[in-house]
Amino acid sequence: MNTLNLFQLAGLTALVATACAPKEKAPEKKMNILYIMTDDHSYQTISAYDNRYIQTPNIDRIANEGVRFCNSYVGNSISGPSRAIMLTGKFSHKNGFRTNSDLFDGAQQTFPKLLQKAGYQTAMVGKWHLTSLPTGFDYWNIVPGQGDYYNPDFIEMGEEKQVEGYATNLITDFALDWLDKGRDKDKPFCLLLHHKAPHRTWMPDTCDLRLYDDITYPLPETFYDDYEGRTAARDQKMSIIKDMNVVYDLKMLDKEGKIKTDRPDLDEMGWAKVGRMNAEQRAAWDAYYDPIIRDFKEKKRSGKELAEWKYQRYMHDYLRCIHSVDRNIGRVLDYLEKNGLLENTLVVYTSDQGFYMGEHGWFDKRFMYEESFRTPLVMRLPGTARHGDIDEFVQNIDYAPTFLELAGVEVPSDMQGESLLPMLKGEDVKDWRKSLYYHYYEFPDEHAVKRHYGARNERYKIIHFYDDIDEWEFYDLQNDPDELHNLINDPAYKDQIDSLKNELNRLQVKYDDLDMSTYK
Ligand code: SGN
Ligand code: CA
Repeated sequence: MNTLNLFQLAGLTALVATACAPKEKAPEKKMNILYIMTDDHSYQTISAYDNRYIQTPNIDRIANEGVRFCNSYVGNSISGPSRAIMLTGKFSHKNGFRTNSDLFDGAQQTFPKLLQKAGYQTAMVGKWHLTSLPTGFDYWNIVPGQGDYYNPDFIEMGEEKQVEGYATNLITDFALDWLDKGRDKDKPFCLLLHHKAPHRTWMPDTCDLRLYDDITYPLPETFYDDYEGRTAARDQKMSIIKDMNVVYDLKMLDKEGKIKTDRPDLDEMGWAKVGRMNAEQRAAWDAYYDPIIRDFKEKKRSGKELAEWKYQRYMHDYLRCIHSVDRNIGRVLDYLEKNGLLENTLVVYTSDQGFYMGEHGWFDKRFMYEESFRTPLVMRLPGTARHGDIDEFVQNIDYAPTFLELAGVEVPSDMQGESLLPMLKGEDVKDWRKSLYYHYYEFPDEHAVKRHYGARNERYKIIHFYDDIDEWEFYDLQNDPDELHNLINDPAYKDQIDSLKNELNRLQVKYDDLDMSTYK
């Protein structure tokens, strides 16, 4: 029989209705926002930026199908402050969160709150690290403080519980659960997915423990830097040779009790981290590490041999954590693709700051030198003409204005960043900033990096270390990209130094950061 069934009939009626209806403009569907941020992921270890160490096909996919920012920087290279800048679009002296020990005022204006008001569903999953609890989110599920790699605690909407599993997988699971079942699908979403990895102490997932075992990583050229002419660089405590702890950082947890360091507090914390594991995780961990611990005891390495052994161990563990991050980003991209969300979602991948992979002999971050001042940033905005590299100077103050403009929300005039949307759309960006401002405050504290502020332009960088010292540094990045030669007293550079000092002053006036006495 050739009769129409109910569905066909409904379809036909809808078709007729559409054809006869007066031509009303359909409300424009708002773009979703997925902001993925890792903790301490260096651009050196993303293959879209640098091929020397690791392949990261899923992060690269975002760049290949979108854009890669080649000059992306933070305003204060440390976790909490970087996150506060990202949320508020303001430098630390304006949002009040200057060091990891500060308390974030959650009553202040943030972009998630403004998106929420504009009808977005907002969520925050993973490392938050702002001491107060999240505000401005319909759903949040965070790790307390730094979080743990194994069987971490989570605080889900105020309720704390321990969850079995590996942090990078769990954070991804919770984010995907919210996308799939937690949100109101009639509304656009903004999801902040913040990984704990690859933060110290770089503990890989058990399935990745043997990855890259056969690889020896090249030592950075500046590994044995002597810090000549740079007092703050000399006085730091983030040296692989001196400060990286073999028990805590490099997991030489000797069951016979023969390996002890001069930091019993750290040794104990190292034991506590493996103490969180269940029997299966611990068995896999020990099966990998026990032979390495035996070898470490037998060889009794010292001097350069020990330094380079430490570097290799550090790199292996760090890169294994990155591999797991990349695999989990693949899961997220797959989910978006399978659910038709890739075509209406801005996907961002970045880190809270850069990180040292042994350059200057260091791990950690904090300094205004390139490896930690810069941060990776790739974005995939569907339907835009712009692909490839963006070379303009961008900074994490720009993220909030970008997301607001994308959502059609007016950018508040007190935000200090600029929207990157015109750039992402391939529009001409005239009068874009030609210089960057930076200010770091966490001293005295772990790693002993002195307080400093500074500016960089296309070619030069000026830094003023202050508080317990008063020293200036000046670098010609074209001739000295590794920032080994402080030219502040070189008469040949007098004009360039004067000019960048003036520019620094202009930036401090523009951003209203002239009074260094306001923070104690
Ligand atoms: C912890 C780390 C430090 C690290 C800070 C800040 N020590 O204190 O090595 O510099 O975090 O990192 S640890 O023993 O706890 O691992 S940040 O990325 O959170 O700012
Ligand atoms: Ca960090």
